[in-house]
Amino acid sequence: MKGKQNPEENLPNNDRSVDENSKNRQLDEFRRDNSEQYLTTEQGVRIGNTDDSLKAGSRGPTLMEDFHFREKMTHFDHESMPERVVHARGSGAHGYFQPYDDSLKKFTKAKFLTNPDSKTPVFVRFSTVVGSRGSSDTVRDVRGFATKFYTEEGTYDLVGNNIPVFFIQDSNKFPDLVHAIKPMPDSEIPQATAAHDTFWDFASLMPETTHMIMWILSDRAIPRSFRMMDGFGVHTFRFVNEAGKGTFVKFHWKPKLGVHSLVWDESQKLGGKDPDWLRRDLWEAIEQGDYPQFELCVQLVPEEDELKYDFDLLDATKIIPEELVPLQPVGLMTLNRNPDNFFAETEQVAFHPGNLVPGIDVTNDPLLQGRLFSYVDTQLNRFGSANFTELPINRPVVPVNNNQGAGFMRYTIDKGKVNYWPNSLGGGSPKMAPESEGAYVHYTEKVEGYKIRARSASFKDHYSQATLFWNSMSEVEKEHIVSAAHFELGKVETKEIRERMVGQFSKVSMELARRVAAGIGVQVPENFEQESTAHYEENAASKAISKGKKVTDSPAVSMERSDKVESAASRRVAILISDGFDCNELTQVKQALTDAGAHVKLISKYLGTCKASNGMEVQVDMNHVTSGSVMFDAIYIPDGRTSIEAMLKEGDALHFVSEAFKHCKPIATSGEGIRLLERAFVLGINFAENASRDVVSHKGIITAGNDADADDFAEKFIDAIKKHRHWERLEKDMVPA
Ligand code: HDE
Repeated sequence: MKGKQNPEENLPNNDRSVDENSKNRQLDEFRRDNSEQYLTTEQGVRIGNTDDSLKAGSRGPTLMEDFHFREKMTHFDHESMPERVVHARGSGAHGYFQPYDDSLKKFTKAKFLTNPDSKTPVFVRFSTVVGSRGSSDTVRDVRGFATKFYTEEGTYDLVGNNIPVFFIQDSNKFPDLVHAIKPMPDSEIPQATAAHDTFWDFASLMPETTHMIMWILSDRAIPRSFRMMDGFGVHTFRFVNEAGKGTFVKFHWKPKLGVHSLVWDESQKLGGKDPDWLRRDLWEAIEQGDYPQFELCVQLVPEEDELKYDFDLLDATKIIPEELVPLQPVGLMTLNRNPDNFFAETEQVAFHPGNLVPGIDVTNDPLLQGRLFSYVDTQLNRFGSANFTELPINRPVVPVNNNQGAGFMRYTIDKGKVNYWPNSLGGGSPKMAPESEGAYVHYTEKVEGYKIRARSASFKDHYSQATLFWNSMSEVEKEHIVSAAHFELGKVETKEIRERMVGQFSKVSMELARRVAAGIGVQVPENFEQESTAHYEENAASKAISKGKKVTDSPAVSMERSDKVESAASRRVAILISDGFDCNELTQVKQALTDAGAHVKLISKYLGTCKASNGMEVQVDMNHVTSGSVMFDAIYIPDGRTSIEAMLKEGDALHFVSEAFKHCKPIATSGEGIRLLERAFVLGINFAENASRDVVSHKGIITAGNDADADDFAEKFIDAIKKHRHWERLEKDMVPA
């Protein structure tokens, strides 16, 4: 849209300064507050009765002339737009980004990345990929992590995922991939999952999917929280500096809370107990002031090193191992404001990897190239008009001036008779900006070649990095990958597909193949070979790459081996009580947990109040039927004879404890509470010994005898919470929960 005219001076508004609140101020122009107002029609006519339609007699037919009824119903009838064809379900948040220093100036002229005094407003949308808008949050899937930076040089979108690689190398395969993974076209079954024949049929015939399959079977695909997952730009992009020199760059987001996941059993149960689990977690965290923070990091590769690795930088099925190119921290993003309106902001936001600002450019990655077409195309379908860029959430915070106009839902009123270039009648405006005034200049890359529908042979190796991933996992992570494969392939009815997938796994690791095969009723095929459907062309790049630098172990890809963030901040702790609990102990432990940044909920059989042994009454936050251990990171059962006696007879309370034990979560109790653990199949603990001792911390189970020091008890419990899961509980598999 044209810049606002300043009527006094009649000069265009070319102010491009941006601060942390620029977007919020802009959105404020569009916000509406209905409080204390009369109801009106869209025309502003006040309405006195919205309960009855206008009728010919109180028992007669409704009249067509009832403009209020017609408008109300028509609006309602049209209150939907096509959901995104992928990433339909998402959750958004506002915030800002600030670089640490100007160290990237050597590589990029992008001001929002290099001016440490700048705070650039952002809007982030996290999403699942496969499910429709109403599907569950906790399904096994990639998570989208899309960030809109409203910069002083225009809007930049970093449209990434929480897994650093993708299923396919060429965007021409994307419709096939999505068709295969979405519900089947005849029955529209199943919802929001890859666990069905068509997806695994496709994957088993497409060796290039293997690396991503390894990530998707890992716990990365079931994050504990949007606040606790990585983000990746996936493709290799290009930085361009003031001198026009390019540097390859990979973008990473690192969560300040560390990377943490659910376990599969938990994520399935959460799908029923609280399908909005991730959305609620994000919303509540921001409301509570636990602002999610992510550090932006980059991996930089000089252009001269383009062919120095044993993979192609343009191949989106490959990572650059951090052991080869370390991450360089750039700045911090803080998400500190929930949207006012889901539809207007989170649903209508439109990201596009082609929204670039000076200093950042694309590369020839054939997956990225196809994305550059797809996003605006799909948005035209979603919004029905090219004017979606004018929607409040999508408009840049700097002035927009061009000769585009008209089309459905045009909002801006361009003045004057000139909407073409060149012109003399409009004084030659809007005029062309020189580079010194911030004009975007595409990187001057030399490109030559024959038109050919083929893939470079440097993309041919589909297994090495899948093997690297498997070899870099801890034993627990390997176990989870194998059982995820048992679930996913266990749902595949066609035996040949299960066999073919095991064949693919045999190219990654024979151990992996054997362990998967054992659970899905097939044998590991001998000398398995799967031809790729791609047509490979030998070239100089493929020859160079075969001699490139190699890595055989990458702890950075393992969540368990790399994540050092230990924090109890914003963790959810369930406190199980019944009448007769020990109030002093509860108060002291609760205070310690709150001081450590955790959030507690009191849970009992019924809502209402619970009476402590000293007569004090406390409000119950959740009852048994609405809660469940899967909604918490840790549980605590305060001492109290009658409280524990009651819970020993409550199956729900016992199940709560058994399930938390099975999911390797920290559990703390004292005195009589130890009997509850015993009854709840908490195995591998010598309870008789524990009951008589002060504080014992064993495999994340904290128990305390009667004379224990509550501070010591709370401290050990908080330490156990900081470790998140206690995988050393090998007895968990014997627990019937
Ligand atoms: Fe997307 N993707 N994608 N994608 N993608 C869309 O655009 C597409 C890919 C990603 O919260 C769509 O506006 C193609 C990789 C996110 O609104 C669509 C290819 C990565 C989001 C589309 C890919 C992503 C989308 C659907 C292969 C990580 C949600 C709705 C060439 C780097 C953004 C829309 C939001 C959304 C196309 C692959 C991330 C259809 C053709 C790789 C986070 O245009």
